[in-house]
Amino acid sequence: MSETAKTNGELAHSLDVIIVGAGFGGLYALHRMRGMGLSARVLEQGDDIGGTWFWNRYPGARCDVESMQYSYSFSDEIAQEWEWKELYATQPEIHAYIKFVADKLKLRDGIQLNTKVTSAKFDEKTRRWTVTTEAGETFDARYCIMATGCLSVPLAPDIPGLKEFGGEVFMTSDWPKDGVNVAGKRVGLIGTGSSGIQITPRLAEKSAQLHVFQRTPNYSIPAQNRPLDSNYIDMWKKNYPERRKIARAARNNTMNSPGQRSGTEVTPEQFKAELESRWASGGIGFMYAFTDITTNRKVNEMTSNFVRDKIREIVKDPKKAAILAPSNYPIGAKRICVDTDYFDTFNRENVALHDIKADPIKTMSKDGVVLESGETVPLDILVLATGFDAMTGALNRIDIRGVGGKAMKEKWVDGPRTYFGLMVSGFPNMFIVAGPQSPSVFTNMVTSCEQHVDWISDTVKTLDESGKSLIDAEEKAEDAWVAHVSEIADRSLIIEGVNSWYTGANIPGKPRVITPYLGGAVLYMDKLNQATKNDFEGFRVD
Ligand code: N01
Repeated sequence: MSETAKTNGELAHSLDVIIVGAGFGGLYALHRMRGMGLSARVLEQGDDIGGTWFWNRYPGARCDVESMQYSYSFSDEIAQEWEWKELYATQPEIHAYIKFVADKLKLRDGIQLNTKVTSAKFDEKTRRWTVTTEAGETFDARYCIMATGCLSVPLAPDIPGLKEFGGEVFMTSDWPKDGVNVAGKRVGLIGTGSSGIQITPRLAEKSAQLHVFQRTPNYSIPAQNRPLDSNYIDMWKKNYPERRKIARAARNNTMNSPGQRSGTEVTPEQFKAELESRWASGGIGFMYAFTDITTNRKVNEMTSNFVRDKIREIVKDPKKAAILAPSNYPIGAKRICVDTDYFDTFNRENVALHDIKADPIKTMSKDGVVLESGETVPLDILVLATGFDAMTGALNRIDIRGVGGKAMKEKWVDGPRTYFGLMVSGFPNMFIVAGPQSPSVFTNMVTSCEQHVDWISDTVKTLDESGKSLIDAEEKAEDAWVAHVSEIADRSLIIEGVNSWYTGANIPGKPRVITPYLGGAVLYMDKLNQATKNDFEGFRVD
């Protein structure tokens, strides 16, 4: 059946594949399904494609994976044609790239925007999924691909009196398309994760006064961003296949020269020199200086101290520096941030830092933020960079019913249970792209999305060719995978001593379990490929 098959002059609602989400994963899934001659449709809640890179359009938003790497690898033509401008691409540039790819592959007519999926139900007799939208439209398909994103449900904090505030409130994760004029305004910012750290310098340079309300300090490494010169671009373009191959052989699917030695194998001088060199070249590669920064307590502590010293060097006011330097959790336990001028921004006269761990926000009033101490911080604008209901948030907001009408949300009441983060036992023919318990957010997300979509496409093809119409994860295999994910996490320091979205601990009441797979992309793909080769070991195919 072809995608353009029509019923009563409208696009067909009965398809081979329904894909939810038009980000990197969903768009590539549409391309692959169409390439296999299947009818497929993408349903997207936003009014444009791009997923994460459509919504998070706040000033300063940038990727922290290098632009030459944070791009699709499946088409050399696209790789050669597109020209990245900076070492780390801005949100508008990445969004433009995604739109360029969609146009180039003629995907637009397969994507339905402004369409929020509210439920997905599996019919055991027909072996089909029925997907319903908020507007009451229904679609049915043999397969359902959830490309709903890892960080796609924004978290609005429960701040008392927020409705009383007389100024304007904006979220970084849904920034107005026309921008926000902060010139001459008193701006407050709550949230100092990656989003908050990126927007801080941009708010500071334009506003009259910026008040940063920090609950937990973060480790951040300078991006050392720069415009790309043509030699660098050429060097990548001429060697893309080899470079992509090297990246795929790394645990995070990214080329960032991982160190081969333990931090304990070098002298203190060599240790410091290596970190200095990584700090100077910038970015996430800093965390790969040694093999054991996130597993060896001593190495982690030395690395944490190095970053704390850097913060104290940059921030001139020792009181501010003490508040900004994380003191009580290991580096890496919260997602490492990559910034441009974040710490230096606190040297500006128009930037105030409020330690809301020491003096918490009591309420918002008409005029601004009221602290427990009684101090009122008057504001015209409040910016919330308060994070996401990560990894499971988007799926748990859809009423997904599998075999016997069982709800996925009920199954996941104590945390996600998946097989390879790709399938959930009892929910046949539903695939998740970069789902919980897959390496996803610990890797180059574009590559991880491609790897999942390739596996899903190849699997559907194999089933079709062998006259099978059902695939499900076996419960026993799923249990073993969940146990493996948790066993690997237990060896790491990264779930220690701090609330982070890695474990759901950023949300009161959410089960506290590690959600991404920490074993790395290479081990993960080896295990997945092995299971597939072993006649879909751990899957039931019928
Ligand atoms: O969200 P976060 P994010 N009162 O959860 C604070 C990716 N990303 O949007 O730490 C006061 O990290 C919260 O405080 P605390 C990247 O993977 C990538 O910044 O809970 N504060 C924290 O400071 C990243 O990790 C890029 O004490 C409250 C902040 O809000 C992920 O997205 C750019 C609060 C939330 O930080 C999420 O980043 C942007 C409250 N009630 C994002 N509630 C790049 O590629 C929350 N906070 C570079």
